[in-house]
Amino acid sequence: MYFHSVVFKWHHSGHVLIVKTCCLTDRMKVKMMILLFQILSILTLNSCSAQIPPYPYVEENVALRGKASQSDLHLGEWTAYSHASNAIDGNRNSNMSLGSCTHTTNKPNPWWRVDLLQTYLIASVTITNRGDCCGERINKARILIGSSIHAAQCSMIDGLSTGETKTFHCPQPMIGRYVTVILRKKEYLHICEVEVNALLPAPS
Ligand SMILES: [Ca+2]
Repeated sequence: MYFHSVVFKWHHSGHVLIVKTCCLTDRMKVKMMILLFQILSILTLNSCSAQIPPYPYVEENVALRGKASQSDLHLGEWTAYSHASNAIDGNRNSNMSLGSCTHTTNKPNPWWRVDLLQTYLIASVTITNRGDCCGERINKARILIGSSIHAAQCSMIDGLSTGETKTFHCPQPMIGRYVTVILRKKEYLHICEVEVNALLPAPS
């Protein structure tokens, strides 16, 4: 299906965006809408006001599309169970021995990160804590979001019980490609699932 000579004209905070579409497919139109919204979101961020998508949107866990890394890998018998990708495997199982959690060594400032491979508008991050032991270790970890690894804080993990799944909302939606969980102390960091809840245009 094709759209001919459709004109998008958006006014926002003194800015006017005019885009003419000619011979665009549905897929191209959706990509253009996302790009336009990212531009508008950046303008909104610069003006420090709240962001509300100007189109119908849905929340989707985009972490499943990303690539995960972490500060290091737990050594010894747990190495095979500790890989960073275990936090974005779509499985909230919180038993470390079942292979769906991550685990670093006990060093200062351990971190876990997902590269979403493109920028998204992120409303919240859902964390599943390890359930078979040691759930207190993750408390006070910071959730950072940014377009580079130098990111701003979305939220702090606080009061997350052993094995609990909890959603941490950013004060306002944030644009970012990288989501990092970092502990500012010497500790093990283990996470069983990270879900990055992005606002995407609703299917038409
Ligand atoms: Ca998992």
